[in-house]
Amino acid sequence: MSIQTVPTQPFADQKPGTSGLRKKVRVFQQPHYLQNFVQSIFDTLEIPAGATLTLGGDGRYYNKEAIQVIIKMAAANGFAKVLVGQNGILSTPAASNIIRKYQTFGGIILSASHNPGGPDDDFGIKYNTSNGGPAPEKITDAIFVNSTQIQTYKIVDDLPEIDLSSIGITTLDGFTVEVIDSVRDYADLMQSMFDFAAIKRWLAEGHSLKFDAMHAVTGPYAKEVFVNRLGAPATSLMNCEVSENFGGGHPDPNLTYAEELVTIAYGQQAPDFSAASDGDGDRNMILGNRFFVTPSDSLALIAANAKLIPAYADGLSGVARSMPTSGAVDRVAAKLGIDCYETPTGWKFFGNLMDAGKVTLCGEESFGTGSDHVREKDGLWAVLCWLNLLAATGESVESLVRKHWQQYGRNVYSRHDYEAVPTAPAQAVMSHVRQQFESLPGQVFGSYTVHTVDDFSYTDPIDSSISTGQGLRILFACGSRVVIRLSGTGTEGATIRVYLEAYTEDPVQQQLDAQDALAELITVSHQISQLPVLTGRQQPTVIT
Ligand code: VG1
Ligand code: CO
Repeated sequence: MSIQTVPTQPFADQKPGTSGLRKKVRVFQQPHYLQNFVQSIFDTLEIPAGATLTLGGDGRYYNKEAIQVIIKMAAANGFAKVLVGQNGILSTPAASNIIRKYQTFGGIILSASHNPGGPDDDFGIKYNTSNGGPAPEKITDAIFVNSTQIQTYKIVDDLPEIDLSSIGITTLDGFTVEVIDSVRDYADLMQSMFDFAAIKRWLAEGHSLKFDAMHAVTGPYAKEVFVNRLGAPATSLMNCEVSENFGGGHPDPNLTYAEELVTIAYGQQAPDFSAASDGDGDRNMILGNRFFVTPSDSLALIAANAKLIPAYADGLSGVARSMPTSGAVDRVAAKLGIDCYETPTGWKFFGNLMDAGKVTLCGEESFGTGSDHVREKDGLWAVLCWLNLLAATGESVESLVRKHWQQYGRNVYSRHDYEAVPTAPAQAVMSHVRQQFESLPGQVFGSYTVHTVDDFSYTDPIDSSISTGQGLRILFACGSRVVIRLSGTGTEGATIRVYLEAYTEDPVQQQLDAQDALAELITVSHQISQLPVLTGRQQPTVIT
């Protein structure tokens, strides 16, 4: 095994975003581009002798090629072993589990999550540390600095291609590659956490389930968990064959992109429960019979009923949500007498809290929910939480949610995304709001009075690191709020996200459609941000 040191030059655009580095496939295919970034990751780490790297991805186009390159670079950079999922597949939560279960030094996950895949679409790469979670900002910042200074990378070019299709071990000069079952460890973990017997009974009683893997990574996991282990009929699954371009769609489980499932869930013979997950399996969408559960409500409801799930029978140590996520879970935490933390957007901010035992459950409004069983959000875990709650209570999805609102009030919530906006007008919207920080408080817009306006910043309670510029918040006197931020995962222009939230205890208001209930707040947000004028966009691309 001979190590080559290859001269290279820095690329200026390798700054990781909310969740790793995401670019068009063609950007990654430029000579040295992938290698530079991987070397920048390795240069950030102090790799001890005997270290193992976990490696896998969501199966999108370029996954297999990238895996072969990374194996060769891991060999050259001092790793003793690489654990790689069969066919290069590991869902993001499964990768997190592998890192933790086998105590590997860290992991590289190849995914652009919910972004489309294929030669003209997106690819992504991120590093997870030994706790199984996404590298914190101090590491991603250091990776970026390295990427701007890199002059060489190391690779074992003559290492033979690894056959990823069959489980087994290849060893060369003390360097080992082990191709592992992508699914089994994860399915075992799920089975250890949930009441599979109760869910089986619920299904056997004639309740119906529909799960849409959106042609993405959870297909094989869903087959093993829902069909093989829980006995659901194979017809419960749709789009469960992993495809390199996700069947040409956006593997993004929301009301717009999961239209096929939504049509079924709102159709004549709607299943009792429908769910979907995203490209890399860390997101979830939950639907009842003609009923959509917002991710913020889902988090709150799982928290409120956690004791019905075996893994959480002893209760929760605390909960956390990202800043734009609705305050529904805060109300549950207050009732339970546990702490609730508010973090910036991105799962990497939950890791310290979970490692310190401060929180058990975490969630984001962006269809991400999870717990300390791994250090990533976990789509199938969220689906199993719901199935467990349905089985334990015998209630329907809709009645569980409506009862929750009766008890806690409803945080009416919606997110409006304006995708692929040119960067300049997107920045102009942000600046326009920033310029009004001083003047807005006290101003009245219809029935809303502005209370405070700020740019969210966060001091990590565990390591005191500070993250600034995490989203503009317009907080109203009545408790309603508008949050505006730019996406850190898009690969085309800018995506403006506008998050809208109002709280109501009025049972009549609670029944309204969110867009109707939030109509005035939406108008007020346009008045303040001037978004339609500055961007020329009259309607959002996606409403969730
Ligand atoms: C989005 C979501 C954020 C999530 C991130 C990664 O980020 O808003 O909540 O953590 O995607 O999710 P942004 O910066 O585009 O708003 V995933 O499933 O893409 O790993
Ligand atoms: Co994802």
